[in-house]
Amino acid sequence: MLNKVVIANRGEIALRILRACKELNIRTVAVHSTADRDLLHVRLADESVCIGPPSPAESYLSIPSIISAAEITDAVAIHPGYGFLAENANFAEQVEKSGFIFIGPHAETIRQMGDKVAAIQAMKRLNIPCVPGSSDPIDDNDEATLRMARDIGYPIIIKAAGGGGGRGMRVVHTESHLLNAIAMTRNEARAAFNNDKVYMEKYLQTPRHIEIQVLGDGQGDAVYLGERDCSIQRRHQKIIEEAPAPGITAEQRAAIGERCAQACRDMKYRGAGTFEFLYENGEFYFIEMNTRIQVEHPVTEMITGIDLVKQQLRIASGEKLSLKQSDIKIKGHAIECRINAEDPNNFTPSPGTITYFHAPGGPGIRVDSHIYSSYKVPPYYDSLIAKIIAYGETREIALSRMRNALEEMVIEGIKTNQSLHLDILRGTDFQRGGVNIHFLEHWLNL
Ligand code: MV4
Repeated sequence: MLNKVVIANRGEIALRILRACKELNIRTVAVHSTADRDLLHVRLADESVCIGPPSPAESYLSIPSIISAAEITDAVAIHPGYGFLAENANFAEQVEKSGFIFIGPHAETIRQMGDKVAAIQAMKRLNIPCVPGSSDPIDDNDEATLRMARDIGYPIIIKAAGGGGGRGMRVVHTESHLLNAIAMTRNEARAAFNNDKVYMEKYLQTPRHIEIQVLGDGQGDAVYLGERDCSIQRRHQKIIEEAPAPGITAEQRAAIGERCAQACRDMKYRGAGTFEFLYENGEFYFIEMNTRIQVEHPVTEMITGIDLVKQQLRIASGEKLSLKQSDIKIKGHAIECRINAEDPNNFTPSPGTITYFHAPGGPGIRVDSHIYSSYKVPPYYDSLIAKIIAYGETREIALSRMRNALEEMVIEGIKTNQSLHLDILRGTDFQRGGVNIHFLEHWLNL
């Protein structure tokens, strides 16, 4: 097993990684900015290194600072968590060139999945169903571009190859707007991603966002761990996730899951990964692959009983997958509510001191959070302060436990979106299950 791991992240995920390391008897190094000296995982880690000022660019995004921290503490591996450098291929490459293990896929895999055109081309070859669209980047042959759009049929969506997660996209409803929309998306993409490659897809109007969790050992073995429904989102920020996805049958799950696992076997995928799909009219359409552990991984852990972060650490140490597909059984239902330090009415961040925190509990309740009474939420980073995860034998039981947990929880001193969650959970549309990606934004406009 790995001897010592640098946790190159902060907040709840840093604490989650620390706990997994401790279970596996791996020594831990916390790296933190000057604004994060009071983080729980910094106190609990075997060692800690201050890597810079509050600004992420000078701390959690500073590749030399993080590699230096690994060098001076004699660590063997670096876990990037999510966000920050987790999907930065140059970081993964420099980590490995410096003689450390990057806990994640090879740099080349990250680079490929970061280029959305390259990712889609790879997935098509690997038998993953994709959205009807241009298999190649859009070129300067306007006649051919117009013809392609007409063949796909309007509405069309133009996406930047360097984008992803909702950045650099534009919907086009009629042919007269197509070429201008491409030019605009191209210009924005050049400025934002230093990459003006754009592509087009059929725009799906009312899809759900369903993603498949996989684990690969980098040696040609891989499994899938079912799906998560992440359709409850606002401006591409997920708010509630659940597993399994309401209404998806065991046959559908096995069919799409096995295709994802086989794709991972074929590409010798290493680590945890997520295939993101749009789901509409009973069909799955691949859009992107995430090469990191995701915020919402706990709902998969709850319904499979598998600790995904421990699996990441085992895979990084060179072990073969201990899991066979037949070992993975989906049992019960789990739902996660992301608690953000923000005003529930206008979604503006609400940093400051948490004067009092009371965590919910009871059967089936899990709280992934780094906060405590007197903790000061800094203004420099993501506003996620806690994830409440409710598990139950059925979706109804999980939802009931989640409502009770949200009613029990007390967070004083800052504003949070706790009340928004209760409003969503008490609504009949959400209770019925299977709402599409536009549900929350429509419901908020009522
Ligand atoms: C789409 C789409 C409809 N049709 N692609 C947004 C995030 C990025 N991962 C892809 N996104 C979308 N791609 C086609 N062909 C609608 C979205 C989309 C979306 C997707 C998932 C979750 C939330 C979303 C919110 C708005 C738009």
